[in-house]
Amino acid sequence: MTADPEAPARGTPVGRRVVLGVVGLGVVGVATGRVLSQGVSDVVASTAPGLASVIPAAGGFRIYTVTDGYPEIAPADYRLAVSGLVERPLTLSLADLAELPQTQMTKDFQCVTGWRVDDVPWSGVLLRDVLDAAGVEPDAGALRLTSFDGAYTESLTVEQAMRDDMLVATTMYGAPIEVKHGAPVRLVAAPMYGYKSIKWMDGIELTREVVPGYWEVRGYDIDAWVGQSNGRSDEPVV
Ligand SMILES: Nc1nc2c(c(=O)[nH]1)N[C@H]1C(S)=C(S)[C@@H](COP(=O)(O)O)O[C@H]1N2
Ligand SMILES: [Mo]
Repeated sequence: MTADPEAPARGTPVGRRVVLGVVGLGVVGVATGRVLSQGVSDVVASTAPGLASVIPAAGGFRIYTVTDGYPEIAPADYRLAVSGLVERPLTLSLADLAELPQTQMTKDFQCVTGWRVDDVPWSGVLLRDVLDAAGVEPDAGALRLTSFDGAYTESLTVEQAMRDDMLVATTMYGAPIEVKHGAPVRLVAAPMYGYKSIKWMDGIELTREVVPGYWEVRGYDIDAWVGQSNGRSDEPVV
């Protein structure tokens, strides 16, 4: 079997259940060994953005990591690099981010598995404002986002990144973002499923074209609009 949903399995249509199942098979053994209780509402699961079955239903956020744990960095050591097709490559400290215009937004947060947290207050800097500070070159079409967990990546088109609901977040519920939620800086891609909201974000590289992210190369939609992507039905993709 292959985890590539684009690869036809000898003429058989590849349905979403098949795709999710394949993704799941690769991680179930790991995930079951690593579901740690984190209080009433949080569950640690190193698993697919799908796979609700291995995650106990509970209110609130489920905590995801694709590595062995959570990376931690001293706030003073944190840097966000903005590189690639920009006029002015930037290396932003938390103090630098604090000097950019601050934006607050309260948005529902929804994982592609179906769990959802309503009305989460975030604040930080609009992704657009970070990009404007660096100056996006005309031939840049996409963003490649990296995490200092060393494994997770994400992508957005420049057009998506310029929306007014894409936030480089530094606070959540009025407090600095906790380590498990991506401290000190995570993306909040509010109109999209949670897997676009990369935690522990340390890099924004402007590229010509979209470079599919961690879950996208494992079968999830690149354009992850809530309600319009990957869905939860088992209809064939093709
Ligand atoms: N670095 C990193 N970012 C990540 C993930 C991850 O495993 N690693 N999981 C994604 C998924 S699938 C979701 S639903 C959200 C969950 O955010 P939370 O862990 O703060 O609840 O984080 C997203 N960002
Ligand atoms: Mo997710």
